[in-house]
Amino acid sequence: MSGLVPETMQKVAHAAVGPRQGDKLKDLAHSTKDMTAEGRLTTDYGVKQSTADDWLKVVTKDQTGPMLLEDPFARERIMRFDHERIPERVVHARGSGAFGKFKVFDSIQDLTIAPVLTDTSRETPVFVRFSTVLGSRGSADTVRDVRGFAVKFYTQEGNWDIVGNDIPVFFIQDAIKFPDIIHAGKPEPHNEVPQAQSAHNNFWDFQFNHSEATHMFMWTMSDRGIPRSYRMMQGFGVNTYTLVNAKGERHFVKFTWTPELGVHSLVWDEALKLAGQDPDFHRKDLWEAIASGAFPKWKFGIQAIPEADEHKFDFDILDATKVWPEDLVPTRYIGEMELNRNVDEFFTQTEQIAFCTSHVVPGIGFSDDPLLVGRNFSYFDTQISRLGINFQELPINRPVCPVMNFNRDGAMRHAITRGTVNYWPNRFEACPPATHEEGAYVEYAQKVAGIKARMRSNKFKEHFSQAQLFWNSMSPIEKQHIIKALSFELDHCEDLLVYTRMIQRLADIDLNLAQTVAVAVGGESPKEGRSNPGRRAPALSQHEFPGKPTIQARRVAILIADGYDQVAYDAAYAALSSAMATPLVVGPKRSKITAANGANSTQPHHHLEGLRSTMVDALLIPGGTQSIETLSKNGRALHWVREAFGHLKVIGATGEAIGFVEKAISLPSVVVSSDGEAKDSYGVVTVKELRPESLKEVVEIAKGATGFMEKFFYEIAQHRCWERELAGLSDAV
Ligand code: HDD
Repeated sequence: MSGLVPETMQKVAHAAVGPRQGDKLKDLAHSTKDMTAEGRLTTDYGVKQSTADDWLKVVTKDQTGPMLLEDPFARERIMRFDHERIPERVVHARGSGAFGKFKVFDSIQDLTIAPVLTDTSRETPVFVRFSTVLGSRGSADTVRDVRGFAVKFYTQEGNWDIVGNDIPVFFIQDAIKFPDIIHAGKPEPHNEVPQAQSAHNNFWDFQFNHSEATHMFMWTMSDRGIPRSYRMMQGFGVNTYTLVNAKGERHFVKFTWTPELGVHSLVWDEALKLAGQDPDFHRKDLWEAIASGAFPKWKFGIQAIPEADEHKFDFDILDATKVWPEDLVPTRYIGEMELNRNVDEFFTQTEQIAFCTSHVVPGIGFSDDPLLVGRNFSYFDTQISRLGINFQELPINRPVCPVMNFNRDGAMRHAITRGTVNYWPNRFEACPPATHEEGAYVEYAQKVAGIKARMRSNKFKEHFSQAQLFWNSMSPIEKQHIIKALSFELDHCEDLLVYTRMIQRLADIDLNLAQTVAVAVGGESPKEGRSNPGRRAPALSQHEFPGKPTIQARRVAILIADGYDQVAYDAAYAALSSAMATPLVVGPKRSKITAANGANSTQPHHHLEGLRSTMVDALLIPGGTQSIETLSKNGRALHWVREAFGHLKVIGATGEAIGFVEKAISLPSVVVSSDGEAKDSYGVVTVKELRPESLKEVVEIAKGATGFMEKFFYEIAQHRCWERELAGLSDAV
């Protein structure tokens, strides 16, 4: 009988033993080719071409004759080009992805039979795509928006996709509302303005008309809406899934990713500027970190609720506009994901990857979350219009385990399936369904009884308590940022009705918040607000996730001009490099810069106009009389320092550079506290001399171990100098 099972199917079946990350890469290698100097230019049908430069022409006496449409080479090139674009994703069009691996370290056998979550010896290959939601493919990375965090696990039991966001809740409760929220957020229909922005009438009109969105818009207005890096974001599955264990018991679950580097954000002014200065800021950041070996990692967590406890909460656990507060349902961290390989080609991998929430493996299931069920339909459908019915055969999408069935044909079918039958049951018993023991997916036998109706449960109708919980849980700095973000957004709404109503809506969260925004935006100030019982959940604040203190892959600009202090420069450069930070040397010009000793010189990576302070995490300015004189007279250099200070970045200065920094920020670099102790001022770290005397000291500095470098590194690892903002100094420069 087995002789009648197509040979190709058998081969795949035997090859599938314990996928590791390399197995997906090996699989991709079958479809990958290199452009080499040995290879020769051919048409798509394999005929070598003699030129890529000239269309076939009738050559007349003066050599300017007409072009011939008969030229098959030229026509192939143009026609291929004409069809290069596929429809961009209707949402999450702009994204960036990478390969990696997932490993579970704490088996959750008590909750599921899915080996990807129970087998601690397994390494599961993954591909992750991060994205913005509203902007089109060519928009900017740093806009205020939700970020997508979609993970495809290529497991031995089939592909499993967690299609999540960097925010744990959603704007709407029922999938039927999705077209409305997206239409309202995207550019307005009459003039297609604005691009990649929620700051416009329609978005906020929708928010007012859907009070269920209140919780989520508070998250997007918080610093979560402007992450510093994809590497520094949490990820959330958002929807309620289910896990089923070997005893057939079911739990409701939520999935979470927490970054090793901590959760960090840009500041708004910086994000706005970066959108123009470096629209690819996040894409490059991810690429550079992986290329340099600073592989980003996330801990994978789950929150689980036994089926019997479904109704024990004052919110509905199937409502995607609600979090499960940690004090009620703690997160259990059970696995780790690392991203360690950049793509070979953006289009075939990052663009063609197709996620479907409906893709789960045995042991993992859905719930009646009305957003999730609609999503399960939508993703499959959208992939068909983006990529065609055979989208799952594309190299990036195909599973690492065997795929065998009687689905056939359709545009762009790749697999050639041998055999005389294409239906089940068949007389050869070819390709029979699997039994439970063989690992078949078995639906949970959920009891269902009810009436058909378009309705939501009563608990779904409560929309403000978690918006209040979120607001109450923010640190004073986070609250300030939310006020500023709301003021910015509503300032961009020209329609008085829109911003007046929204200010009123804010009073449903906190009266003081509403009144403060009203002053900034010019709307009518509410007199009364909804009562706020003051409940807090600390884990909602991103400051609760500072991460591992490290400067790895942080960008540090070293500002120098002719006459710079070579000894201080060398020591700092070596220390930053050895700590795996990215030192970027910046001068008034990009040509060679000569040191004070006249003997040494440095070729800067950029000049002051090319790179901007927004693109780095910290500044370091070595002394040198002539260098500092030049920088002091350079308006752009002064702006660099002022802007970095305003954006709460750490600034290091040695020798003569101390005075330069003080001049730029109009503040002393050292403050004397009330107990008489001299301290570096608000994240400005200085030293009169950085002069390693011995080889040992050079090595110590290279390790970042000396006083000045240690302090400087420590401050960078803190991400921002928040004291500066608390002291009201960030807006002053
Ligand atoms: Fe969605 C893409 C995340 C609700 C319909 N969504 C998409 C992507 C992410 C999310 C990360 C990009 C995947 C990629 O990188 O290719 N979406 C979410 C989350 C939601 C959510 C966390 C709420 C819990 N989405 C949602 C609903 C619907 C959709 C309710 C429709 C009913 N989403 C889509 C889509 C997209 C998509 C239209 C566009 C491109 C794609 O699927 O592949 O089908």
